[in-house]
Amino acid sequence: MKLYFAPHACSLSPHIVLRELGLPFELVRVNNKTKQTSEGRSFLEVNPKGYVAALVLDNGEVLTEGPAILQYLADLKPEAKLAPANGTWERVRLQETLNFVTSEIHAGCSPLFSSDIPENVKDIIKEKFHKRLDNLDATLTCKDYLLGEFGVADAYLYTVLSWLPHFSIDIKRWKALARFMDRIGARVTVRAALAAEEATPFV
Ligand SMILES: N[C@@H](CCC(=O)N[C@@H](CS)C(=O)NCC(=O)O)C(=O)O
Repeated sequence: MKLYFAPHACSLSPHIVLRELGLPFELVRVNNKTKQTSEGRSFLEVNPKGYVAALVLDNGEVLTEGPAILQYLADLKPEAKLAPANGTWERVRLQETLNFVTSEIHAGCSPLFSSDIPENVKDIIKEKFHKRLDNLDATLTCKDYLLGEFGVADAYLYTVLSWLPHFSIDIKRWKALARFMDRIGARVTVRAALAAEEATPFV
C-alpha cells in the first residue's frame, strides 16, 4: 500500500493507524501547493480531487476520504481492535464519531487556514468551533478515548486538534482535550509517524 500524505495534514491519521496495525506501507509526499509528489508525478493523477489522504492499494484501487480510509485499514486487522466489527451497534457509534470529527471538527476548522477569509469572519467560525470543542471536552472528561479504547477516531481527532496552535486557539482552555492530546501524542506510533513525515524530503 502507498499513503499519499502532506506533513501534519489529515493524512497523519491513516499514517498513525498504519503504524498501529504494523502493516507494510510506503509514504509518498505531496506538495499541496504544486500537487507534485515525491515519486515525480502529479498528485492529480492519483486523486483528481487534489487533496490528501489517498491510499493506493496493492491492486491499484485508490481510496480517499479519511473516515473511509481509517475504517478500511482497521478492518484489515480486526484483532488490533482499532474499530468495532462491521454490523455491530458499536460500529455505528464509530461512524457517528468519525462523521462528527470530519464534518464538525476537520471541515469546521479548515477555513481558518485561509488567508483570504477576513478576521471577523474567522471569529464567527471560531465561536461555533469552540462549541464543538466544548462537546468533545465533555465527552472526554470521564474517559481516555472517544469510544472506550484507543481506536481510529482518536488518531483522527488528535490529528485535527494538533492544528489549533495555527489558529491561536489554546487547547488548555479544554482540560480533558489537553490531556487527550498529551496522551495520544505520547504514543510511540504517533511520534514515529511525525518523525517519518518530517524526514521525507520536500517536493
Ligand atoms: N474530505 C477529505 C478532506 C481532505 C482534506 O481536507 N485534505 C487537506 C489536508 S488536511 C488537503 O489536502 N487540502 C489541499 C487542497 O484541498 O488542495 C477527507 O476527509 O479526507
